[in-house]
Amino acid sequence: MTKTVNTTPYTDQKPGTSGLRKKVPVFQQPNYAENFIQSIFDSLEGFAGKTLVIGGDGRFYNREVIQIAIKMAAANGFGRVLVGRGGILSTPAASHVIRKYEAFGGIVLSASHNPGGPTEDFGIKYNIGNGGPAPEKVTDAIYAHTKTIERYKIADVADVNLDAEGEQQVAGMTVQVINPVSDYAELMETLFDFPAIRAHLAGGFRIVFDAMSAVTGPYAKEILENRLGAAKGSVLNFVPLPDFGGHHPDPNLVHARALYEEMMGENAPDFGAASDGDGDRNLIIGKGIFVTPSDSLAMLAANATLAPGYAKGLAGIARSMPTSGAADRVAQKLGIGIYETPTGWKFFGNLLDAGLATICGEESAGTGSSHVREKDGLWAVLLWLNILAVRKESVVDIAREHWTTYGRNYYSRHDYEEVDSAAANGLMDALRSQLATLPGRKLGDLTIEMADDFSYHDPVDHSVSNNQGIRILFKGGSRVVFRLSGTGTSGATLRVYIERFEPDATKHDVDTQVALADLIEAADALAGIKERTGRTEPTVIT
Ligand code: G16
Repeated sequence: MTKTVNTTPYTDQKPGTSGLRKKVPVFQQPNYAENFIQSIFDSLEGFAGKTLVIGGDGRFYNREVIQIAIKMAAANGFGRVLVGRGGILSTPAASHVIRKYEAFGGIVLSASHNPGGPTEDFGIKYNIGNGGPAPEKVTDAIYAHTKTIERYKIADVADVNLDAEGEQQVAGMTVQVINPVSDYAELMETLFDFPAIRAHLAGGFRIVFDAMSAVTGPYAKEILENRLGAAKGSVLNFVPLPDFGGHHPDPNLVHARALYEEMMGENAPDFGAASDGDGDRNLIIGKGIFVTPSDSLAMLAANATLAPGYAKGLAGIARSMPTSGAADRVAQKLGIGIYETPTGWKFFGNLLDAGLATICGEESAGTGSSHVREKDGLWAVLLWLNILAVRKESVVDIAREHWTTYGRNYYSRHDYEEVDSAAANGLMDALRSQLATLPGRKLGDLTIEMADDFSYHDPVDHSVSNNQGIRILFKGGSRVVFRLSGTGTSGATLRVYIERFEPDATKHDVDTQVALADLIEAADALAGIKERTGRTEPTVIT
């Protein structure tokens, strides 16, 4: 029933920021997915007879790879697989299921916010027993195995029925098809004051949630409409589609433009939100105000004790380095730790496991907490709703009051997508070579105080991660950061992160791009973006 198949390595299976992401036709090459999955198993020890969780965001090719993963898990000696019905599990739900059922680990099939379809993106990610993305030492080991693989093991059996909940046997292994939503929805009920949110919604507070034809549809329908009583129709685009309806399931101001326009319109609902392909990102828009992910992290942390799950207070806050310093001011006021990690949710795992941080967040629309080991889109929406239900103020009022108390970190990210890889690497190399001479240099009214390539020293396992982004700090606390994305699938994506701190409340009403104009100009002067990339404008501004 089990067979061993000879294979040869592919040279391009190095996991990026979040697993292996490639175009579907790349994954459809003979043995491509099998090689990577076998390399995951070959890098692990001690899983014989244990449980593996498998799920995905429902994108094109999800079902095929789920079948392959189940059959390979059986052949490699796992005792049990928990798989979401229809092959569906949002990334945060998969993390929760791993933790709740004490699984050995999980395979999550997703390319997150990247588009889906026969010629679009697919991805495979391995999560460890704490429910979080595999740390670098595991992804490095997986990559090493992909370079030398000679065979993989797979059960030679018929496909599993993914559409009926319950148990089946596959080559001596038990496969349990589970409801993808119920465990997650129960967890949310333990963290948030559902009766208060329900009462607030019943009192006329109007919300809209755009599931972007991706995985959060069934979760949002169940939680927001069925359990919390939001008006029917509050959840839009709730049927997960293999190609996300032809859109990018990326909850930002470009790809969720219709939601943004609605929220800025005259008869806007009170609260608008969206989540991405696999349900771990969030977009938060109040009536008339977009809340940047960095601000959202700070505001959620400042108000978290209003939710029952966080009533005892936070142990600490963690943010990725390019995320604005807004959360740092909250941590300072609360007298708790603040941790600055490289981009990638995997870097939060140790801090959460060690109890050093309770809430984590990233500028890339990710926020989450110690309840799972992934960022969690609906969790952020529910924490906002809990805070709004208790404070009974508008999002605008909460944001303004926050800025008055803590100061405002004007913040924007400029992305240059599908740039020629050599040009992008050349730009970063040129910046790197200037680092030592930059301090003291003046650009208009700005003076560079410090410049480095960020290195992270993990305080828990003492591992060191170098070259995590170039930081240029100016006198007065403004900052520009340059990084190449680790999640794109074609060419390179240059990310430029721009930030200015403004303590004066009379200056909190400026348009963000205007408030950052001199820094944007300085970024181009330093890196030669236009000249090196040939682009006059960013592809996406968030
Ligand atoms: C992934 C990671 C995040 C990271 C984001 C952007 O998110 O989990 O930690 O911030 O990619 O990374 P990059 O700037 O390298 O493209 P997701 O939602 O894509 O899984």
